[in-house]
Amino acid sequence: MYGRLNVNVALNRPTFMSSTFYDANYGGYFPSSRAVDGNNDPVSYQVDNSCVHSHSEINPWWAVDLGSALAVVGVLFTNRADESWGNVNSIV
Ligand SMILES: [Ca+2]
Repeated sequence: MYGRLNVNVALNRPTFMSSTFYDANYGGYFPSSRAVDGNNDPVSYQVDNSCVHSHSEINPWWAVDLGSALAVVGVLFTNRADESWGNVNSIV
């Protein structure tokens, strides 16, 4: 029998992204790790650096290493709300 855990198995796990955007005016780099840092504030891109940001590119990607094979039944995704251009509009 399999159990279901209602926990964030991605929290603070290693992450990877196709590129990392840099903007000296807004805190420097926007690393992939921010996606799993536990801060889901969608408007804090420029305040407390809660969001990731890749370069503008074709087929950008982001990934997390969950550490083991898990049957994931749900993903909570929070898009940025402080700017509308370039937000993620499809997830595979
Ligand atoms: Ca975050």
